[in-house]
Amino acid sequence: MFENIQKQDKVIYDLIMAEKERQMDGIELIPSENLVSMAVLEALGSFPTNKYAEGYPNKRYYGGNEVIDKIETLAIDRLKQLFSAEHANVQPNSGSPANMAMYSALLSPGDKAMGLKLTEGGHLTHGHKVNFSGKMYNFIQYGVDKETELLDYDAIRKQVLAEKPKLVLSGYTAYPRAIDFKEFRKICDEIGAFCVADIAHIAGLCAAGVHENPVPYFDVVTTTTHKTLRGPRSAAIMCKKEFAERIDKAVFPGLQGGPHEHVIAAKAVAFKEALAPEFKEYASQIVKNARALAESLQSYGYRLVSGGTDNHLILVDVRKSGISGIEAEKALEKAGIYCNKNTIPYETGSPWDPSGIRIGTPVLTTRGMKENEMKQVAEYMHLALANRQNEPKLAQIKIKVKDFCKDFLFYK
Ligand code: DSN
Repeated sequence: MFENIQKQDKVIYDLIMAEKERQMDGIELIPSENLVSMAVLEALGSFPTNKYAEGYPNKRYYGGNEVIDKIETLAIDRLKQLFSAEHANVQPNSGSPANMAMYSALLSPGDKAMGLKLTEGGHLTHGHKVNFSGKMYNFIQYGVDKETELLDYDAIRKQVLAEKPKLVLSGYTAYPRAIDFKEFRKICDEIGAFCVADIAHIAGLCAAGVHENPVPYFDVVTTTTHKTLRGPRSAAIMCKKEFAERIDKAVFPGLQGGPHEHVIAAKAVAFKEALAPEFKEYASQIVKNARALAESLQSYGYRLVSGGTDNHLILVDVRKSGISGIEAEKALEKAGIYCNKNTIPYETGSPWDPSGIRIGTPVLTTRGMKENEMKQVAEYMHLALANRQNEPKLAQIKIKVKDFCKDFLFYK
């Protein structure tokens, strides 16, 4: 597949192959990452990248889009089928622009909206003050309960009734528990607010029925396509028919220009994979693996935010074990184990050096690992954290990790 780059640009070829090796040699625990199939990779590196197709199927601003229209229509139809959506837009290039388009379709600058705080599991685009969302709109932030570290729907309801936002956003980036989307719908209906979700993290679980799918009864739902959904790095928006025109106009011409049709082709391939019965098994194994990993880490004495997980991700409060988030991320990296430092609810550190690490099981599950392997992963993590200042020991663990990963090669 890569013969031409190899001949023409050895430097980049070597770097691409080094990255593939890093992915295969290590334990990838970043919960927002996954490994795409070779079919998705092939579609990504294919001919539709050459085409301008501003507009939508059968309504383009460029000629020659007969084939592209078929590709994009297939992607749309498959996505609608996957989530029982009334309408789908597959053009957003990434999660942040998808959220930007969603807000601009529903809100005017200065309008009041509500989203979860970044430090408690929300995303920058959910109203953080350094992000366009917090600058352009009047975002009120809700949080999780201090004791349980769970969403408190009564408290959220009270805040919504008091603040009367025009839009309430649910769906998060670092929340390890199931979300009661039906409760959000009820709360929004009490004040007539737009009920929207960003399901970027849990999309694969929602598609497979392993987590409640809000798409059929929410107004608008955004998602990325590369996390649990296991597609190319990209995004999509789904909505009820009544919002279709507003959403489409917000994406193009409102925000983006020529759609990345090669990525849309890759999304179509991934959506077909997600419609297959095996994907349900995959998604349910992600959750079983996350639970097994959580239990093993607890058996080593680590405190987990909210006491466990219902989905694909786990937040470990490493500060409770006397380690800072940054220190934990670095030590694990030296042992070939990849995660990201993350804030935890009621954070006492900073986003740059927070109290937690965020881990998850989508990649390891794609590689074929099951509950037993999660015990081994927890052991390696514990060994690395316990020896975080011992460079030679971390290097030894890295060799063991590589050996362990050899039985689960995904890209040969
Ligand atoms: N950066 C993504 C994540 O890691 O969750 C969200 O945008």
